[in-house]
Amino acid sequence: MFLNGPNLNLLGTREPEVYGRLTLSDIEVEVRARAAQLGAEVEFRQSNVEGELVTWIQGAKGRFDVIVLNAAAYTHTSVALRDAIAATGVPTVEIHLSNVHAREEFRHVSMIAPVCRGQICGFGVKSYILGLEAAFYVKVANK
Ligand code: CA2
Repeated sequence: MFLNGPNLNLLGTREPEVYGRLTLSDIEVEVRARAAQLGAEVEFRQSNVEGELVTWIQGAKGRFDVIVLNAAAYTHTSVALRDAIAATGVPTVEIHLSNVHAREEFRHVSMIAPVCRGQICGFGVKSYILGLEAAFYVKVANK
């Protein structure tokens, strides 16, 4: 299950120098194309509401093998998302379009990183594809 946090619905409309020109729907199309090659089923969701993301993470147990999460700004602030990831126990891959470590200092901190399997950032839409491949690796190789 791919989860996308706040403002990612604005992709492709502003800040193309940071986030690229693709919309979130364009990214979803690319993810689905790669998922078809891998034979993986994908659910793709976005919310601007922290609690909704928490509810989706809680609901992942028994329904999804892996969560691929671009928590956007909540990455840097949300104890609630971190607790939900830890509580659900579903392996979670943290992804970002931009290289958060090369940006403002407040983006260097991820509240969720310690409870995620790993982090992929800085590759634009390819971060999503690499996130999918990491999820596939976690599931198929049982790693
Ligand atoms: O690089 C990423 O994927 C981020 O998760 C994107 C978040 C940012 O807060 C994180 O630090 C890194 C921001 C998503 C908002 O996207 C926008 C898209 C178009 C215009 C404005 C914001």
